Amino acid sequence: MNMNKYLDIAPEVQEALAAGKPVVALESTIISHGMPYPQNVETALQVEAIIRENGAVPATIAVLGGRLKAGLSKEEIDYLGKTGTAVAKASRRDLPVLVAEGRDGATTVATTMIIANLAGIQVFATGGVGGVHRGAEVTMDVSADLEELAHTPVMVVCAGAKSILDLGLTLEYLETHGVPVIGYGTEELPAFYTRKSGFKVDYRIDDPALLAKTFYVKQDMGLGGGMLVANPIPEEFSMDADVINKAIDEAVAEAKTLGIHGKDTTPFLLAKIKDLTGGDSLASNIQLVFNNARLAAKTAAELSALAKG
Ligand code: PSU
Ligand code: MN
Repeated sequence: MNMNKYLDIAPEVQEALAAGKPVVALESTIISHGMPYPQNVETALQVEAIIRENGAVPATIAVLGGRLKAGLSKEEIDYLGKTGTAVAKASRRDLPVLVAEGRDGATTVATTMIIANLAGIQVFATGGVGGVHRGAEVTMDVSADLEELAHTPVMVVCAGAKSILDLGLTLEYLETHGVPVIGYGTEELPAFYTRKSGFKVDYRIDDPALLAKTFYVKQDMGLGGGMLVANPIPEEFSMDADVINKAIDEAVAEAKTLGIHGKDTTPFLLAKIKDLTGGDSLASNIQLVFNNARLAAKTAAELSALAKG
């Protein structure tokens, strides 16, 4: 196996890693498929700035011209944002095809974890993770993100999961695969746009240093695999639960009627929810990503300090 020969690490990221400085990985499907242009590009650049302000180096991840990239230029981020859903959404199964054909791909949580791990990056900030979809007992639609969390040693900081998913089944899956689900400052799994979901997380941790230590110990014990940190959206940006749940129910029903399936399901639902709720959901989405970037940068700094001993 020689996956590193397919990997390009940006010089700034490489230098930080070599010096043991904190680095935070960022995904690119959120840019191409998760938000409209130009807010997607503005948000991606702002997230990088927030990570720097909090003492870490950002590494936005994508596949460009068949190369696995850890760290993108402004121009590359702009390209992904402008091209939008015309860029292939790249999960684990898509990587060999895109690399063999020299194509571009926007990385999901799963592929961002794979490339971050290859590069030696342990902390990753995003908005929402994929999970077990509603109706999965019939469709078997379970995101490859969950399988990656089971096996790949990267900490993913998210705002919980949207209730386009079956949150209860998603938690069951993660439990089976030994993935700790940690609420940051909460006992409850946040539901992305809202701080509450009605589901409990496994553990509550209130301190980035303890998040870092937990992840460090997991790897040090040889358990491997990922860890999911669920960071609730700040109160002032959270949405009305009834409004957002109505939009989600409508989007899920329409996807079913139209027979949307496979990799199109999540992008379809995200776009539909955004249409139904106007700019409100987008504004919340942007703020929760900023909030996760801050926590990830602080946690990455704690992890670097621990690794240095
Ligand atoms: N959920 C969101 N926003 C997103 C995604 C999911 O709230 O942008 C994206 C992420 O890139 C995630 C991917 O990894 O969708 C999951 O897609 P799928 O369900 O097809 O595995
Ligand atoms: Mn799926």
